[in-house]
Formats: sequence, C-alpha cells, structure tokens
Amino acid sequence: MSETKRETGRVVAKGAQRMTPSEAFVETLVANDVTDIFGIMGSAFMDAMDIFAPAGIRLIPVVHEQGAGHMADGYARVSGRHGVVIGQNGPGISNCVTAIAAAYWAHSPVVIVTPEAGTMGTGLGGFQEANQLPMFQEFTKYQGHVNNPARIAEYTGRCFDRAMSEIGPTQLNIPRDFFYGDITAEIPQPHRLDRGPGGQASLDEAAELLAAAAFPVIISGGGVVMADGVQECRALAERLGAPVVNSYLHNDSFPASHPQWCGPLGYQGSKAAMKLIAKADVVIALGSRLGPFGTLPQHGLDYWPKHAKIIQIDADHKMLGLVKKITVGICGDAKAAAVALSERLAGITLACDTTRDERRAQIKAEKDAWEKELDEWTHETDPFSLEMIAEQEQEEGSWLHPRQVLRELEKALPADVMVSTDIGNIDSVANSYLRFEKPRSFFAPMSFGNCGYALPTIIGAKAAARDRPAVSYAGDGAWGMSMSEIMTCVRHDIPVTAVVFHNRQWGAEKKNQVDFYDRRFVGGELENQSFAGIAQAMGAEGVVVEKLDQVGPALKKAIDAQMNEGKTTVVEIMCTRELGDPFRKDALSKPVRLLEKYKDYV
Ligand SMILES: Cc1ncc(C[n+]2csc(CCOP(=O)(O)OP(=O)(O)O)c2C)c(N)n1
Ligand SMILES: [Mg+2]
Repeated sequence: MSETKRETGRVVAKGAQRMTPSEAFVETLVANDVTDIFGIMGSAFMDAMDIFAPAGIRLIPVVHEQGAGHMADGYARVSGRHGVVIGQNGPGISNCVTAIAAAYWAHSPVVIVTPEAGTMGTGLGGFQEANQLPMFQEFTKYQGHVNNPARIAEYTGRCFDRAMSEIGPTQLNIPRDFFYGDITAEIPQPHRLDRGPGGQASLDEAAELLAAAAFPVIISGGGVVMADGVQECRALAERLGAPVVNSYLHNDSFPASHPQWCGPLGYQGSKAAMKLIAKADVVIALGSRLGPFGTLPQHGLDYWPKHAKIIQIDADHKMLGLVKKITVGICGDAKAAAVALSERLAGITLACDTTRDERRAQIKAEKDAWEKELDEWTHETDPFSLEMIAEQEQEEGSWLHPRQVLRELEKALPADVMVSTDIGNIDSVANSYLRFEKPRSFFAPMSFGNCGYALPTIIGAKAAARDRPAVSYAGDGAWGMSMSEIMTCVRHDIPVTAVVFHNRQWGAEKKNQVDFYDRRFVGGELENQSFAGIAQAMGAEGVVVEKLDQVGPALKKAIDAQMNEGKTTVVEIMCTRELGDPFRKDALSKPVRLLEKYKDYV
C-alpha cells in the first residue's frame, strides 16, 4: 500500500486503507511529526503505545502527570511544534488539569490525549471512570471526542490542526475500547494556516497614526515570539526609532542588547519601560492581548498612557479592545503585520523622524537610570524586610539578599539560555533581571499563575532543544510541588539546572499577611530539609550556596555539567526572608470583622 514521507524521514500510510484504530491514531501522530509524548503509561492506551517505538515516537515517562502537561507546554513553547501529553483514563487525566490550564494561558499548541473509560461501562460508576470533557472545557480551544472508532484519525488530525490554528491546547478524548477494531481509514494531511497581516483598511489607519505620532512606543508581546517575528518587529522599531517594551513575562520578545529595548512592563518590570510608555502618544501593541495583570501600576507608577492612541494587533480578534480601549484593532499575525506596517512607513516622512536622536537619548537615559537603580537596590527596605535581615544576621548560617543573587545569576547565564520561572516572590523579582537575546527563551507560568511550573516546563523545553542550556528558578515552596521530576531528568537523560531560592517560607503569600493582616502568619513558614541533599538522593548533583561570590560560579559549573556531562544539578541558594513588592496590591483590602470574637483580627 502507498505511503508518504514526512520531513522527519518517517513514512505515513497514504490513501484509504484497512488498519486498526490504534494504527490510525499513531499514523496521524506521525503525519503531524510527533516524536515525543510526555505521560505515564496505562492500560487505557497500551494498544497504541505498543507501536509508538516502531513509529518513531518516544514516550517520556514522568513522575506525575501534571509534570507531563507542563513538559508538553515547555516543549511546544521552545520548538513551536505540538507538545503532546497522554495518561491513564480517570486519575492520570485529572492530574493534568492544572498543567493544561497553564498551557492555555501560555497559548501553547499542546494536544492532550485523554483515553476514557470504555463505552460499554460509561455511566455505571466503573473503575477510573470520569467525564473528561468538562474537566478541560475551559482550558482548551477544541475538544475532539472520538464517537466511533472509524473516525479516530479524523479527530486526531483535527486536534492537531486546531491546536496550531487556534494557538492553544486541544483535547482528544478516546473511549479506551475504540483503540481496538478493524477500520478503513485515511490519514488526514495536516492543515497549517498561512497567516496574513490583517485587513488593509486597519493597517492603513494604523500607518497613518504612526506617521503622525510624536512619541510612538512598541509593546512586543508573546505573539511576536509565537510568530517568529522578532526581526520584523525590530525593523519596524528601527524605522520609528521607538522604544520597545516587552509585554509582561515576554522578556524574550525583543533582544535585550538592542539600544531600543527597554525591558518588561508589569509586575517587577522595568521602570525605564514604564516611564517611556507613559510618554507615548501612539502605542503599537504587537502580538499582545494586553492582559489585565500585565499593565497594572508598578513601583508606584501608573504608567498606562490613557490618552494615547492604541493600535492593537492580535491573531485572535476576540482580544482586540477586550481589556484596554483601543483606537485601531488589527486581526493579524504579528510578524506579517509588522512587515505590512514597515512597508507602509518606508519612503515616507514621519512626524517623529526629526526627534530620532532626542528620543534615542531619552531611551538611553531612562535605561541607564534603571540599571543604576537596580545595581544599588541590593535588598528590600520595607520595615518587615529590614527586621528579617537584622534577625537573620544573629542566626547561624549565612543568608543572601535575593536581589543580589538574581543579579549574579543574570551575569552568569549564557547567551542562548532558556529560563523558566515559577510563581513566588523571588521569582517575580527576577523579572527585572531576566534579559534575552533570542525568542523562545523565557517560560513563566503566565496568567494561570500556578506554583510548580518551572521545573517540569524546563524539562520539556530541554527535551525539545537539547543543545541549549536549560535553567529553572523556583522558590522553596513551589519547588516542593514539582521537585520529584528531577527523577525524570535523571532516569531519562534530560539534564537541566534547577535553582531553588531557599527562604524558608511561602513568601509571596506571606507578604500579604505583612501588608494586610498585621503579620498574623498562618501557614506561611517552611522549615525545610536540604534540597541539595534530596537532589543527591534522586541521583542528581546538589549544591548549597551561602556566599554571594559563589552564586555565579555555582551556576556556571552546573550549566557546564549539564551541557558537557549530561548532569542535572540543583543549586540551592540560601536567602533571607526579606520580601519584595506583592503580586497585586489591587486584589486585597484591610480586613473587617463584624463578630465580637474576631474583633482583634483587623
Ligand atoms: C498551585 C498553587 N498553589 C498556591 C498558590 C498561591 N501562591 C502564590 S505564590 C505562593 C508562595 C510561593 O512560595 P515559594 O515558592 O517558597 O516562593 P517565595 O515566594 O518564598 O519566593 C503561593 C502559595 C499558587 N499560585 N499556585
Ligand atoms: Mg519561599
């Protein structure tokens, strides 16, 4: 029978042929160039799993399925290819919910394959039975439920197509008895969108606004990374001489060495970026949904330019004007739109052409001032932090200031590094110290904001990009949720370098108790074991860092061991209990108690 050859060198059955549903499923994976799947084996899909290897597919077994979901996310984010996750029906699948929610908000083309209880038992309360579609309803762009074994290839193909076209996770739900049988199937060819720049009228209108702008500013968002459009964004920025700010947690959307790069907006972001965008009369949000969390006031600066004209470009029309008021909305691909705008601005005189040098000087001055401030900002200076620092000076051991640690790490990170961060106080402060030259380098938990994200995500990224150094940052609390995946690194030869900020507390949330609950600490303390010791017990290297001058060398040594010896290292850095600004001052208020017995709790 006939076959077609894919770019990966593998062949796929061509034309309608007799095969089993398992074969149709696996062939469709091959047609979509799947080479790696993250998950834990299970009887539910064993018939298909049995032919993964001859199809050229590696199943990467994990410790916990949440880890598999994050790995698929990291894999997709670094490669631009599908990340695929699979698990046993029922608990194996419910374990993935948090990770798929995170992938949804990271716009990752992840396909979660969810084998389901067999159709002859559905509704009877059998073993590992769960209604698996509602679990992921909110966090998927499309849910394909195989309703007949003969349609397994069709639904599989559609899930892979939609994950790419809708830029987010899709679910493929397969009753486990539907892997068996004898069907005639045709393996569908993948459909990939050729995305365009957006409507001509909206592009013309945007170009007119830009031509007349006195102080245009570009927000380079995640859409620029996903569209592989950094060069095109750069060309537009250079034509305008405009400052470029990264949208929140997309620090890799513009090269940090570029003179027009100003750093990220949002929580613990760059003051230079915020001060410059505050001056804008026209803002181009390129590939950004302008999410609510990403533009909140920071450092006491309410920087969003309320009177500026806003041009928003997003591949999803539903994001246009959703959060921020806009003047022009362009439904288009960030890269194609940047090209279309640059073409319109070529060869004409712009109002801002005359102030190019002046604006360049302004950008430099703001950036220099922010770098100086960061250099001098060695520790937090609020009363709680100062008390903690003083207290810890009396204690045994040596504790480092997180900001100084983050600066040292920044200096020691290699140029092509991939970094994932977790959710926590120190991870958030890290935002000011994470700069990248290349896109697809920075993986934060984005809007879902779940602790336990960083390690499994960087493992997935490393699995997709073995030649790049992989580093994760996590606080000691978040680390506890995810650290068992170090065993995945060791068992399956996916070496990474994991930095753990050991400050003996769930700091980010404790900060709210400092600010709002009169330091009534509930559940915030973590008296930890040795994370370096636990790492060693899991078969990895583990080092403890207690001196500032050891931070850089420890990280470099660990990365060297990762790249040259295939070794995973946990770098445990002992930090003070000082705490940076909280996540969001807007979301809490001072407690009010109406019952007499709680009257002191205000
Ligand atoms: C899964 C999950 N559970 C709880 C939270 C709430 N939360 C946000 S930050 C945080 C504390 C993180 O502590 P740690 O990892 O030690 O970092 P630190 O803040 O101390 O730097 C918690 C519990 C969350 N975001 N995700
Ligand atoms: Mg902590």
